[in-house]
Amino acid sequence: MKKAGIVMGSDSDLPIIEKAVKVLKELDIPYEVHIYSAHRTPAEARDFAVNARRNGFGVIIAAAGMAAHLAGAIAANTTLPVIGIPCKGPVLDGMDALLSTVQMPTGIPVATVAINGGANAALLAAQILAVEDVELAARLDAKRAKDAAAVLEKDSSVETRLDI
Ligand code: RP5
Repeated sequence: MKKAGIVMGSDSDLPIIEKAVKVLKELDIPYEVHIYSAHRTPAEARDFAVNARRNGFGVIIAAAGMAAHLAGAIAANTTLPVIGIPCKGPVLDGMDALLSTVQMPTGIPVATVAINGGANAALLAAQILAVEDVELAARLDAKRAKDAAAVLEKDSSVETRLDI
């Protein structure tokens, strides 16, 4: 199976990446995690993107906050699908990262998930890899069913919890 690549701009983004890693592990998807910054280590970020396809990756998740150019910089250097996670920073509530990640120019797309959306980024990566992998598609179906059952369990207990 192709690997998912995860790149984050700083180790301060780790709490968001942990949510993505949890989903990838649950779905038994091979992955690598790196800290490369579009601004602080641009050469390493570029090298990772340029070599990603021949290094066995099928999709890349890129997480960054503030002036979040990482996903776009990765996307500029590969035609693998790139999923951007805008990370909430200390000011502006993540709107800075959201707009920096989502507002890509025509020709270089980044599929942007919600602010701090680590789990959905991993699920979208899994769905992309599952296009060519029926076993992974079956694991995704099973996870959907399990997650739905957890919601229905909450439905059946909500009135008890409210004591009505
Ligand atoms: C971005 O700047 C990183 O992705 C991080 O979200 C933000 C702050 O980085 P640190 O100053 O915490 O290293 O490049």
